[in-house]
Amino acid sequence: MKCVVLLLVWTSAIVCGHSINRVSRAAHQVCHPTDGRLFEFHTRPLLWEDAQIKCEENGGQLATIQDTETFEFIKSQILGTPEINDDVKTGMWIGLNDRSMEGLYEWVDGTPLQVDDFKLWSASNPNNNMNKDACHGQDCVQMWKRKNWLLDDDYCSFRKKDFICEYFNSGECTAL
Ligand SMILES: [Ca+2]
Ligand SMILES: [Ca+2]
Ligand SMILES: [Ca+2]
Repeated sequence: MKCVVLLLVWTSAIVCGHSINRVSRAAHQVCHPTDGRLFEFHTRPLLWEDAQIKCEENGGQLATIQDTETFEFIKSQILGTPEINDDVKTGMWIGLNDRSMEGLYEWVDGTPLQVDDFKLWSASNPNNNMNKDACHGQDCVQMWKRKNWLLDDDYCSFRKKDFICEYFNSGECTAL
């Protein structure tokens, strides 16, 4: 019995040894088709701020989706990966938010949402619904599963969601 346990510890040490990296290996990863970013899809739900912290711990941030091509690429990754698509219950957090000033959307690095940025909101969003958070309303943006992954402002601290991180200069992707 002792040997079996020792063997297990030894084996997992080897497996873990290979998996230690700046970027967590547990989540599905894919390179952006052109700009060299690495996206990482997490299916252990967190509140928005904790999700952002999780991305930062690995040197990244919640994903930025400035154009339709990137949106469609991310959506195709979700739809084409059953362990993500089946697992996500409500939606996936991205880096867009209006936490600093109501109605003024910006990415986590402070870059404002530009006029010509991608912003395919789901119908009647953003609506800053106040029902579950009378102080803040809805200030954190998800890709909403049941609205074909279109954007929705949701409560930052009400429901945990799966999320997408992005990493620049991860060493894993090449910009074209
Ligand atoms: Ca607000
Ligand atoms: Ca809001
Ligand atoms: Ca909303």
